[in-house]
Amino acid sequence: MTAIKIVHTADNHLDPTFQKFKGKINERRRDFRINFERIVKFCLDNKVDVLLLCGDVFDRINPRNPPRSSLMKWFRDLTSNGTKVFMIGGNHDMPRSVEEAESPLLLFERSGYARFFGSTEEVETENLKIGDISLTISGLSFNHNYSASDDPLSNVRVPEEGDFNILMLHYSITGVKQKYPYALEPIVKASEIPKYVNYVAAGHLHKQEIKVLGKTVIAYPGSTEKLTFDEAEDEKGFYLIELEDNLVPKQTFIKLETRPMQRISLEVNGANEKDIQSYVQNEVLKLKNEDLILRVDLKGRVSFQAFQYYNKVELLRNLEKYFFLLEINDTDLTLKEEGNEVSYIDKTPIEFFYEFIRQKINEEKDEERKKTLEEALSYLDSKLKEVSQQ
Ligand SMILES: [Mn+2]
Repeated sequence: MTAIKIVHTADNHLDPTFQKFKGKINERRRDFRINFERIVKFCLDNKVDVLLLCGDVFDRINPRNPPRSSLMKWFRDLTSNGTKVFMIGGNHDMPRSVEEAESPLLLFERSGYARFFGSTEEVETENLKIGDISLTISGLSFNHNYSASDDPLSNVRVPEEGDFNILMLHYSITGVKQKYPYALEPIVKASEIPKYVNYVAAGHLHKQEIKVLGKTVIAYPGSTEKLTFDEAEDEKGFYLIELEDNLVPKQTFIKLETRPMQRISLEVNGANEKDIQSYVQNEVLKLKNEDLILRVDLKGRVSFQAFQYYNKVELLRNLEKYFFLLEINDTDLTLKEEGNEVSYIDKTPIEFFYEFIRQKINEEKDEERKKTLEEALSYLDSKLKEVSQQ
């Protein structure tokens, strides 16, 4: 009897480039590294046969040398322990331009310690035989040149060779819940996934999701540390897939500890606006924790009189030292204008921007110009998302 063990992870974002952590950036980078190391250790301790890394192993195209050499060491340890490593590139670790030249993952392919399916247009494949089971592992890397209307799978052939066929992808897939439904980026149509694919090892969505379509399991393990406040409540981890002779995969989500992250919302109103400073200060101090990354969203409409005493810089100065990182977002704290309620206050400039461009796209009759506008929006959208992760 055979039991193949496969570990599936994605979006590890090693060597992240956050601006906001300043003096603590190395500690924050360590959080990402530790969780990756835990996965490596899990593979070593459990004699895992195959490790699948489904894109965004690195947070950037040009990781520093220490994380590169750590990864090389881990891959070498895994290889000598009998674990085969397979990777595809994600939107963070695939080049966008000629200038960016090549993915940092290529180095590992050349070292011989890992397979990197670096093509963005053709599926690359490797066949393995483990015990009595033949395993076909295929992968396609993320393509920055595709626009929202392109389906990355529409012109590719996915081989059907093994008893169990795995396809590695780093894209959103229709029918799987997404965080940014407005994102204008290529999406794989679930209907383009061949029925003989048993397991789609996906990356890109940072929240864990599983969807079963006929005999195909589509799985996103999610990121292995929290990158944005949108992920504050997520549970992080990776999948262990155990495959026996009956070829029915048994899938387990293995949880990973992460640095605590929290987002709270404080409502400023008539009752507390007279002393905004101490109200916010008291509420925030209730959460005092030197390990915590905290974001405070201040909301409400305050009188001009009360607004004068609000001082964000002072709040940060008094409170910052009690947290790993404290952020105060006061864009929804607005001035009450008696008898002159203005509705546009409810929208952020970015929301205005999206609305404006979408309207232009809808109005545009010329197909060519429409496509150009869509591409521009898609490009700006990806840039904005990158910035919001920093
Ligand atoms: Mn990612």
